[in-house]
Amino acid sequence: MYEYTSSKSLFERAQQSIPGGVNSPVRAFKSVGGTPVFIKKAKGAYLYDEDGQEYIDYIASWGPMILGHAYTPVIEAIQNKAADSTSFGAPTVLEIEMAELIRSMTKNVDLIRMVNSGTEACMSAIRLARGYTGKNKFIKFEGCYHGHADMFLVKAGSGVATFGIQHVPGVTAGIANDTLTAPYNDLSAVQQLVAEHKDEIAAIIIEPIAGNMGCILPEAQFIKGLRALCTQENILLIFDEVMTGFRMAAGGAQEKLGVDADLVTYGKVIGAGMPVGAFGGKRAIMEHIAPLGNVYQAGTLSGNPLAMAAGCALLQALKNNPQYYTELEEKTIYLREGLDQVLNASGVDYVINQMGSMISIHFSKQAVTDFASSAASDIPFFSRFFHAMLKRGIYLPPSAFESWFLNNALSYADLDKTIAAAKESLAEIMA
Ligand code: HOZ
Repeated sequence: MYEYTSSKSLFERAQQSIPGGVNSPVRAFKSVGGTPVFIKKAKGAYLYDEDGQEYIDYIASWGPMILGHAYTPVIEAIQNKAADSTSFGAPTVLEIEMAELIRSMTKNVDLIRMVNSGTEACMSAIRLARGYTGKNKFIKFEGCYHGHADMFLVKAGSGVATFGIQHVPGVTAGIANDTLTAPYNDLSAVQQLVAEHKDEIAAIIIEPIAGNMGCILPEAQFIKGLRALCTQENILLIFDEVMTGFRMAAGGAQEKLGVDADLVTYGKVIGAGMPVGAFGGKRAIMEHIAPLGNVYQAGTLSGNPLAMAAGCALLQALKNNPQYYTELEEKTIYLREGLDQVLNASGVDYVINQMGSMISIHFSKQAVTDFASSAASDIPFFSRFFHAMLKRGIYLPPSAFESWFLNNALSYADLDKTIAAAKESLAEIMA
């Protein structure tokens, strides 16, 4: 029996000086129970904990490790750049290279501004949408998570859903009033909100393929309907591509779904896992950002040289090797089919949602298409499955409300091991 001895004592120690022992709530394992595993290092598809246990990683740092951990060109780029200092607070060539690279890979991004996280990217995009349209309200979807800025913590997914937090103390009613919410995949609910708040809505922000209530896919008529509605009503459509950007395709979810956004936000993928984010869009909109316009947005660490060097190395590799996307999708379909077989044979109720290299299992009888159906799944069963997989060396997200992310360093032997572990785990739980 694996005891997690070092992780347990580190968690004890961490709780003395860090709230809940962690710096981001989901990783505390609170909803699945047990002790969070403290990670020492990672290489390729594998994580290694402080006790020396190896895991096949299905989190990929929540998305950005598309080509696996410690990818050599990324590590070399960081090492080379670090010797030139870690921050200047002044412009660098690398920032131009990053902007040009993103523009060359993605549609509808004429101008792009670097920030430091996905949260910053989304809150800045909303400020810009308000400044550009002169309207105050915006629509988000129940179970979508756009970072922890006040206005997004209304019916949010990820940790807010994981911990069942209904109202976040500290978010004022005034701020929450400008956030309107609709169920994911429900176009008529959005149409109704738009009609009720005629000429008040600046933006609709969406995870175009949702990953913060497990993986949930957009129905074609829903996502295309949002585009048409936004165009018709002078509302900006913001795609939060923090998880899907450069992962679903070189052009992200916009390319995968064939739907154009007005503004796009990115997160850690732009820095190959370094702390960074970005928001970009059409020139006429982005020109409202300071110093061109009066919509103020700034940051000393924005465009940080180490983050830019790392991100350029990853994005360049993805741009030069379009086959990586096919390989990743083929691996994810192989995993889905293998899991489908063992889940089906076990007799448990389940739904697997998958698109590109994002996938998740909900233990549910009914289709999972929105937050309500995700929340209605058997969460205690997921927790048992999570722990049964963990002790077999498979590291899944420690929440039923998170997507799994594959990386291209995974081998078919790793996928077979994962499917075999799922078979054993289900047998153990259902015995
Ligand atoms: N909210 C993140 C995933 N959707 C989790 C981040 C973390 O705990 O590191």
